[in-house]
Amino acid sequence: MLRSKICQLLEIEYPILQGGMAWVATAELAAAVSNAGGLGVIGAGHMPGEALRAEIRKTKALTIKPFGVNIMLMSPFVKDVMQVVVDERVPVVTTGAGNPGEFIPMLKEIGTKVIPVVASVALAKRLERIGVDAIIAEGMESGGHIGDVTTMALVPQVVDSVSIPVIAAGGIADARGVIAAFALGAAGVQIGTRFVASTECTVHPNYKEAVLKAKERSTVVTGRLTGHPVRIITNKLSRTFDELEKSGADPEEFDRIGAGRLRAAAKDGDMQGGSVMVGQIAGVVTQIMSVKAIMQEITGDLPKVLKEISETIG
Ligand code: TUI
Repeated sequence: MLRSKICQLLEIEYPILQGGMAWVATAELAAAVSNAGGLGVIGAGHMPGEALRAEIRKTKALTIKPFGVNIMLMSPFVKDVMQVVVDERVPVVTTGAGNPGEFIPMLKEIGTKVIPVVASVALAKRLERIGVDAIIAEGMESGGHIGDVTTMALVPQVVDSVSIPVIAAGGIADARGVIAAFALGAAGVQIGTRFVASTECTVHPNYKEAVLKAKERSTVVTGRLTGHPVRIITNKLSRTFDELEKSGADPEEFDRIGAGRLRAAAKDGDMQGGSVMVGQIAGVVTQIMSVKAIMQEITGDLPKVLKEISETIG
């Protein structure tokens, strides 16, 4: 059994959300996760509004279950994509890479559930006051754009600071991670990297292979100087960023070199020049499985993990 207030709030079977990964989390992956009883999430990333509308409609054709859209707040199209999720009556919006405060009233007005990703206690408290439905506390183990606090330290401190449900993210890929998150007080989990290595994920096969090959130290955080730290797999691009950082290059130079690199990895499979965003938990992901099998494995392993714990504690 894996039920929490997140299940009632989002009308889903398991309190497992799929990370809204830009260029990676398309309609096919989102629909598969929703059909398997979790909450599938389309990653809007840098999509223009009409591209997102097409992705939402594709998702609606593939599932009758609730699903979400992740809106990346640094996108130049953020206003358009917010309007599209309102027009399309998307049931759940998660946000990332910023403060979604100004958009919350328009989403709440139509009953969309709003669940921002935060990397700090301060933003979690501020957003609770504005009326968000839950919070995703994402640790720096995650792939992509991150904060600077680990999941282990962030989740209990956010849990202690707000009354709304908290969903843990960063470093979770199996039943052990889910139970650890619940031990920290979370009412749900968000899983990204594990779902990249699924049959339904439409990312380039090289990207999935990179997840399978990655170990706990295969990633590095780039772009700390720009104020937008991003965890990616160590490769030619990460070494270029590293050299730029050492030579004290202008932050604009990072942006220029970084532009389009996630697309190159996710669509073209460029594992050297591309930005291969993967979490530190990738080392436990060793095979490509269907989304349904991943969900069954995670939920099915919970009693075993709990039993092992109760033999030591209790
Ligand atoms: O957003 C993510 N992960 C992402 S977004 C992304 S696309 C991108 N590509 C290149 C450069 C930058 C982004 C790839 N991965 N995760 C959620 C997340 N949000 N992590 C950290 C945060 C965050 C950080 C600061 C949320 C709020 C925040 O607050 C700033 C403020 O205004 O208080």
